[in-house]
Amino acid sequence: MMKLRYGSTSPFVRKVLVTAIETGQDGEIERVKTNTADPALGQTNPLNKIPALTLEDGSVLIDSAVICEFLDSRKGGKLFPKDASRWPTLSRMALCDGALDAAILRRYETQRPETLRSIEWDGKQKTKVDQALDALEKEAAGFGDKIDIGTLTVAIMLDYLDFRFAQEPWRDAHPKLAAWHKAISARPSLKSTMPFD
Ligand SMILES: N[C@@H](CCC(=O)N[C@@H](CS)C(=O)NCC(=O)O)C(=O)O
Repeated sequence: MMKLRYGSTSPFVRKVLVTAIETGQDGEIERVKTNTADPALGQTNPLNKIPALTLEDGSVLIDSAVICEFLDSRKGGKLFPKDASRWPTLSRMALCDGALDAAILRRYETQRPETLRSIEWDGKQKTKVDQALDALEKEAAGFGDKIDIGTLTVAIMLDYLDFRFAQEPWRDAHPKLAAWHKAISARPSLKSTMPFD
């Protein structure tokens, strides 16, 4: 059985779970609840981050993009296209991964003592998320019912914003994205993996 270093709040872990469900491998992965503050995580992932996937031979894969492509490749490559759509798909995933990095850094900043927090730095990260949302709004009409690692990561990123930044609503300024998000949210892989504290 493969072992996934897991946390129920992590959007990057969720990418892996959604990929596992979409490709029919959820039953082959044991979820190991992991606190990223535990220094022992460094023995599995020197970056002390989740997700990390330990394979049956004991080797470890890190980073959600790598783990998702690994899982997808075991089942013939459903979510990572091999044709020309590969590059825009990967770029869309990278955009959302980057927006998530920025959103997570903002979240970590709120957990530091108030005197150490930087409003300027927070604003810089927020700009990245806002710009990503604006770029996705322009693309959303073309998403249709396309299911690949790009569109799934868009949904996961939007759910993370709802989860951690509900006080900063994004739907009104991004109506096409909001309508698309509502439709894709019915997908079982997304419904069954919603983040929770
Ligand atoms: N690029 C990584 C990012 C993973 C990541 O940032 N995970 C967060 C949890 S959502 C984490 O482990 N943070 C702990 C830390 O940064 O020390 C991926 O795609 O897997």
